[in-house]
Amino acid sequence: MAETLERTRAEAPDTVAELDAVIIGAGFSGMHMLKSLRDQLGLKARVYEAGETVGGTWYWNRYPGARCDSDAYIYCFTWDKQLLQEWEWSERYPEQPEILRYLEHVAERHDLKRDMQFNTRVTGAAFDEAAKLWTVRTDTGQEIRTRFLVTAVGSLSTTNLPQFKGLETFGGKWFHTSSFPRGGVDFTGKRVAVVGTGATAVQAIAEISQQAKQLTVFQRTANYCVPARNGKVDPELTAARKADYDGVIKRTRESFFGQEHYFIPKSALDATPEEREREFDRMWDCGGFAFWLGNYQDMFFSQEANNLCADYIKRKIRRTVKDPTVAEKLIPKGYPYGTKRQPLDTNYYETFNKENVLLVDASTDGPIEEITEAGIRAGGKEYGFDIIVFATGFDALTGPLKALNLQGRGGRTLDEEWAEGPRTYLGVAVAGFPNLFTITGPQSPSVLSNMPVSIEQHVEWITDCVDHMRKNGKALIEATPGAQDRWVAHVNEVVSATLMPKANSWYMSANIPGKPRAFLPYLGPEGVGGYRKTCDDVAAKGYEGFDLT
Ligand code: NA7
Repeated sequence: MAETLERTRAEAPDTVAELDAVIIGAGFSGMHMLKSLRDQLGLKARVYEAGETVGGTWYWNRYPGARCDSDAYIYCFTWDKQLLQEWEWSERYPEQPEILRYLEHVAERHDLKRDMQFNTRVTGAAFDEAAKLWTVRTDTGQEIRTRFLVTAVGSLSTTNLPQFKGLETFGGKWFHTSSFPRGGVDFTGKRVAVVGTGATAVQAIAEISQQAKQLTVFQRTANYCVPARNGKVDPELTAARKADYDGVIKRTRESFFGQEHYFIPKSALDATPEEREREFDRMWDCGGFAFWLGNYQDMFFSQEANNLCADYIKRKIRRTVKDPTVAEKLIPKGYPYGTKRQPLDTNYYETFNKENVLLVDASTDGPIEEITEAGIRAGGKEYGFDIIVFATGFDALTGPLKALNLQGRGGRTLDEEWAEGPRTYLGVAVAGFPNLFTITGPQSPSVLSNMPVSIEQHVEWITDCVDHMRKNGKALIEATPGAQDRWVAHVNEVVSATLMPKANSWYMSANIPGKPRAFLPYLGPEGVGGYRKTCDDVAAKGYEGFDLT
């Protein structure tokens, strides 16, 4: 692990004394933000990135089976129209190396790296009230003064490594999926444990089981998985999409989840059993997020409707998994379908039919008690391993921002401001933190959207805002506490009408011990499209809810 985290630090260039904008992170968001502020507005902007190249999520998450869960034709930048036509994705959900290649290509094509500094982690930033500037500090010992500070740190970039007793005594090797060694890990002939059964583990388990001598999966909560149906995309479909990219872009921007999935405008309870089964089969066969994001419109609201969807998946699990005891362990219990992040599966349930795969379920076999020198002790039994893979997720949304050690007015920190959960205005600004913009921050659609769609929306909005300030001679923009209070109340009110709070999900902050229970993204009544309108209205009304000085 230490090895994988070790970074070869390029020699730090001379300290840049003053910039118009510092952008933290060189993933999709940071790349687009730099392009916009530098090439559209002509600002002196610079990206600081802990990794050694662009990519963000797609740089760090190199575990076996890592691939995109959105269809590739909408999981890309839309501002380079020519590239939309030129780029050919090899399959419906490209693997991590292919997405990274795409991002490298964009960086080169738009000469982005010239204004990016890699192998550099931002360790803190403080707002200087007198100078009206941010002072940003890095682990390369630099101090940068900047007018604007934009966080492009991703929503799922702070690793959650649970504090298992005895981890330091383990005699084998262990890795977290979020920082796998480059070049991969050879599992051949090895006894391997995977801890976790979230979206990441569901991708990794099927892959690792093909190499490992013995794979043991430690499950705390069974998940509802639906088939990805990955594969080559029909060239005619690709051509049709390319011919109508403007239409694709418009539809995803106006959609509920940044995808071309639409709810069935009907209650699941109003459909006949035959009609429901036909619709469920259709979505199941379509694969991907169709079953999750294009289901009956009351699936997220009515427990009764939700049960019908959940039962369909449970039937599929029982049909696929041959050993009925294992199948029962894999049946989700105690929370509604769709309220945890939907994992997309390629042979996930089938994997548990393999001779070399064992499922250890916390409820029936006993939870993990400790890591030992030889392996893992769970439910009083010790299992021996050569390699442990932790697929235990992230301190989502607030984690990456808190890790930046930002200090706003009066030296206030996000730890203090967010002691009871995130408090933002529109998920893009925080009262008391002037000229700070948080791309896909907490309380914006972010992880409930197809990320590139929501990233582009924020980048465009921030760019317009900075442009507006320059044209109107404004030095500072800051969310008012009143507007922020109203937004926080709105975010919480909207989600309380759904089934989402019923799950112990990372959406609800429930995966990190001690993290205050709060819904982290924004599930607006009109989704991603409605949220865009709200943000545009705020701008049209002269940045209503912000103080501009
Ligand atoms: P997730 O979805 O947070 O999954 C983490 C898994 O690890 C999940 O099954 C957890 O069980 C399990 N977990 C977490 N902590 C523990 C402890 N202490 N003991 C046992 N098991 C534990 O992370 P992923 O990386 O799979 O997915 C994150 C996102 O990345 C994904 O949604 C995509 O957007 C990309 P739990 O369900 O909490 O009981």
